[in-house]
Amino acid sequence: AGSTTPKVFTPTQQDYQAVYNEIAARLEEKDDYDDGSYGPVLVRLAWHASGTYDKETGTGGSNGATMRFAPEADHGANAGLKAARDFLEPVKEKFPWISYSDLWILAGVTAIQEMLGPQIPYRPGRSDRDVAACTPDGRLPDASKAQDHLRAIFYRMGFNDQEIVALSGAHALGRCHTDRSGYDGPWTFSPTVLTNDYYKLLLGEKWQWKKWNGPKQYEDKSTKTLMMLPADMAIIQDKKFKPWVEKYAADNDLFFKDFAAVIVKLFELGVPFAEGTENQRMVFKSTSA
Ligand code: DDH
Repeated sequence: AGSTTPKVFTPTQQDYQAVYNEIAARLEEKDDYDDGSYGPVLVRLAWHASGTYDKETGTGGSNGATMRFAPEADHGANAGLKAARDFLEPVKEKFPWISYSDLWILAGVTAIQEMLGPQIPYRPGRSDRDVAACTPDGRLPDASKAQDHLRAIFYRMGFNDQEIVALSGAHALGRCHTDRSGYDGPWTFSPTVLTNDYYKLLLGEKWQWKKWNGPKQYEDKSTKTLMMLPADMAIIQDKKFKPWVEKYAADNDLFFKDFAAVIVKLFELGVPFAEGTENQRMVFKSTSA
């Protein structure tokens, strides 16, 4: 009698593209959320899953999807991200072979591309870990703080000043919610399309403190509909950060190129990939392409 070898399913690029397509279709279909898209909150889920990384201890990062568990899900910075996790649950049910941690990052990639951002090369290989791998609170940036804090947080992940500014351009997308962070409003007039408008508005608008009972934030003087966090304003108040804001405001192609590179780095923090796979990243077809 022959022995039976259990069949191990090895997904191909086509299989990941099918997951991409499913997420893209759900983004299109569920357009009654926020400014018309779950895209921004999916990007924030992928960023908060990754941004817990600590290069000294090798803990945190996008491997593990530990935000599924109460201690990390309840960290103040993660308020509201349940909407993103719940949005992805039917996708996980349809493609049970993908780990939550690979799925959350693939959703970030999909959201960026579908919101007309650059292509983000993707590598699978994350595995889900248990509650013991949850990171302590306080690893993500505090919006009320300035450049010293930003450097402490992002240097801990292994980023430099240029990369900090490039990452911040993600605030072209989405908005603040009073029932999540306490802050209010979008950064740009087109919060569901990735552009370099965040930098252009930072430099081009006059910003003043918003008069309200909420946390200290800025509003644009002319329309009072846009916002900046103290941590956003810090990148034009710092003489090493500001030149990068100017470069990205002037050149959307440069922003897209640097943003794609730094997002790939962010999304791969703390993941024990198999050797040699850094040359085998997948690039997905966007639905608009
Ligand atoms: Fe952010 N972010 N972020 N952010 N972020 C918020 C929303 C979004 C900070 C604070 C906030 C990045 C960096 C920083 C996105 C992506 C990225 C909100 C509002 C706060 C507060 C949350 C809410 O009320 O719902 C701070 C501080 C920093 C920093 O110091 C640098 C980075 C690096 C990214 C990234 O993706 C690379 C996105 C997208 C949103 C919009 C979410 C939504 O629901 O809309």
